[in-house]
Amino acid sequence: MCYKIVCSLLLCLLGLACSSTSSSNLAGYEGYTKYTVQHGDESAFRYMVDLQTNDTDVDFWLLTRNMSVLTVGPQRKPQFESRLSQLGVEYQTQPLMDLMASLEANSTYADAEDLDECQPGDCESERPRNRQRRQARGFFSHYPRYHEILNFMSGLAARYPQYCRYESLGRSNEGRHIAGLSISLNQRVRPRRVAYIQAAAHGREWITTQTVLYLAYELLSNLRAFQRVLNDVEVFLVPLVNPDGYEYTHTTDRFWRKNRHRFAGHSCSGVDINRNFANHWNYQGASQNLCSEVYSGTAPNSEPETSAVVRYLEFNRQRVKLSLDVHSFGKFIFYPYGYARNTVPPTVGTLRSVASRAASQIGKYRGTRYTIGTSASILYEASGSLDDFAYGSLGIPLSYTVELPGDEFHVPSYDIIHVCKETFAGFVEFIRHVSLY
Ligand code: 0X9
Ligand code: ZN
Repeated sequence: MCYKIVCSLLLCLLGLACSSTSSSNLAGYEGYTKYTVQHGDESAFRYMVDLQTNDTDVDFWLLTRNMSVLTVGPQRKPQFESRLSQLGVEYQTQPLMDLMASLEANSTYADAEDLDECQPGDCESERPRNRQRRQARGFFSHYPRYHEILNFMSGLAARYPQYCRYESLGRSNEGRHIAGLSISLNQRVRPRRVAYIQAAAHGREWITTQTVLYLAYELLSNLRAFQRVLNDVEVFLVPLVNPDGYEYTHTTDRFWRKNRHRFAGHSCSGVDINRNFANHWNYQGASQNLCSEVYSGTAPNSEPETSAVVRYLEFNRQRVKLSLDVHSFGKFIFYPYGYARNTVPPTVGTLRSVASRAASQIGKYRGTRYTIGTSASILYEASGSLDDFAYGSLGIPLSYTVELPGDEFHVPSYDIIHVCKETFAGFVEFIRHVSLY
């Protein structure tokens, strides 16, 4: 009994499986292996790129020119390992369930106990500001569900009605709100330049939502300190672009990436939102196989999640000067173009220098080092992404994809707040540059 309660508490906090739970989000992953592959030469890299695009049994968590992190099911394991040997590449393996269990073990019970509690008798006398801080500490030491996220956002808007507006950009495939927060000091002064920041286009990248919510929380809690940054800039935040995919990773499949579009007569579902934007749609690094992790959809902008974002950006096209799409993981800041290698944007100097400044601000917290470049040269070519669309199709001058730190999608709960704090410094640096346009 006690084991079950502790288990469900952990499940709720971590979104990790408890072996006795049949409806867990890791069900079906028994026997899966995580591979870390070092592939120095081009042919091995090309093989990996081909797998990522065309092989639906292999799930890439990270794919760079030099190394990959991926998972493979028990059936494909022998064939995959013999191919790796033929290619002469080095690799390490770890049973996926062992990894998830160790992540669970590394997340402390203290986090759970600390969440929203105050000592009996102290609660009534606690100052509102202290209570808010304590609740925020709790919020940033676990991974909240969709409703908790919406409550947090609407709570901020209710607490700071002069400076913060909560709105819905539209609804997802399954009817959930794609919620946004507008933060600015001068709500009535128009037009203001906009810094647009979104997260969790990929359902499994949980830490991304937390960093964007932390940005909202921290800006609003310290409005005076950020007066100069916010004076003539509106910060528009969409912390959960893919709410259906995100919820699905909590309830059913921890490693779900796409949205939850169902196709009649097909067992596979979901479109990769970051391949669905209308810039070189389906040109490279995307697939028309709807079972693929990088399925680009039936047409550019076919998905309600994509079109909600596009509608907002097109409507505010003249004002939006920054578009940041927050992903996980790898510690990269990518600027356009991602659709092809050796396509250099005309303003590459500015794009690089703003990114370097942001990276150096992030590094000040605890030395985290980001790599800056185009995703096509550091990772792989991938077209139909938000960064290329914002820059190439809408002319938004500062357009980036940020890949947060982590060795896998699950940043341990004790580290959430630190990733939020270091990333916050980078976000503020990006936002600072908006007023220069
Ligand atoms: O592949 C992606 O969509 C991003 N990486 S992730 O591991 N989070 O899935 C990178 C996208 C970079 N941008 C472009 N290729 N344009
Ligand atoms: Zn992603």
